Amino acid sequence: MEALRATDPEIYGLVRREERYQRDSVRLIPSENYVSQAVLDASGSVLQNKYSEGYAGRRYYEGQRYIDKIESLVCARACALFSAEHANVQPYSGSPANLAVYCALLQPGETIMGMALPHGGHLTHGWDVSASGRFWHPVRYGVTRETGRIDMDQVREIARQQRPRIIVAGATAYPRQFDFSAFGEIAREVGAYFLADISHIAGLVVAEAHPSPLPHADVVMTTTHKTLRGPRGAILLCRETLAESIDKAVFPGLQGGPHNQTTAAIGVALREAATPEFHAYGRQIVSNARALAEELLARGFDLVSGGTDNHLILIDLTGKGVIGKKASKALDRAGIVCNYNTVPFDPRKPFSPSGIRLGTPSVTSRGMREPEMRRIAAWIDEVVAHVDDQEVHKRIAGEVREMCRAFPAPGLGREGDPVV
Ligand code: DSN
Repeated sequence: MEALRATDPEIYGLVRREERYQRDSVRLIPSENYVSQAVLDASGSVLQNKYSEGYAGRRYYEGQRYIDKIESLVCARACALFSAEHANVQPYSGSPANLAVYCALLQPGETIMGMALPHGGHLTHGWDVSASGRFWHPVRYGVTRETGRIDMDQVREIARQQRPRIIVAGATAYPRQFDFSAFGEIAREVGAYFLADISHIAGLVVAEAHPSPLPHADVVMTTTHKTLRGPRGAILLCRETLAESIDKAVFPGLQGGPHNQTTAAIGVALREAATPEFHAYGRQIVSNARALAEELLARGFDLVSGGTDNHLILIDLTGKGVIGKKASKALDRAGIVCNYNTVPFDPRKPFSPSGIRLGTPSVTSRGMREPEMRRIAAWIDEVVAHVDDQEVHKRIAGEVREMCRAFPAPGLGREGDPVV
């Protein structure tokens, strides 16, 4: 980053500090990861310089000879990896991608049935403050109080009563597997489209550590930067019969020119995801999450649904007498980065909820395994038990830094790199 350093030392210094922060902490945000140097290279390439409105072979700009090849290649890789008929790799990220699906398949005011946000669903699955809940009519399913899991009989009952135009299966804070086959059956029974939002679990689907929504879903949306370990973007996969509507909704419906540097970087990530190493990576994410969950349970933590089947753990801290926000801030001071999170049936408000959310994609990318998960659980336990003791947090931050040294991650520079 010599040119950046010379031109803009201020931004350079902040990027370097962030790099050091990412290197020296245990990052447990389940939606984050460390991309490879190859993905970083493609993201920072001269593809940044191009405008390419349209699709391969049908552009509104000349000069697309290489861009068309790149986009076609990336679409082919996406179709091959997920066994899909059609792929659109242009959405800027998950929220516009979901919006494109609604624009393509629904009339304004029709009904979207999605998982309730406080139960682990996403804003764009029909929550009131999002466009999906403002311009369409939202109805919701959730988890049961007793199990913390989705009850498919309840989903069927709500779908039969409400007759949604689309049913969305997907979540940001659900530690269990989705029964995509049952969702597909229910959607067909009530005459609804079925959208599977696999943003969180796409890497697990590729690694066969979570069942695939194909061929049950009409449309599959995934962001590309979570367990899939690519740049920040999204992919829409669908049957050939819906391809034209989906493509038109993305461009010109919602977006202008695609971000070609991101498209190329998605292609790199898809190539990486097709390797045996990635397959092993996806399965290790789940093994690590299980090991972390088991150690937390042994230490008396209350996990929503009692554990995990995927990459994610949701802890209700009520029994520990600590609120989520306070715990997540103390953990950050101790070098463990997670986020405070609502738990199902939370009596507290979303800005200061009862829980925290953890995930293992990033630590698994660094090569950490079960023994490290047990150390991380012990640190979490100690921080939560001494949530106001900054000396404890400082000592643990040092121990975390020491452990992280043994697990380098791509793109993070070296110790001693100049910061300004
Ligand atoms: N913000 C993402 C997450 O953290 O789960 C979802 O879009």
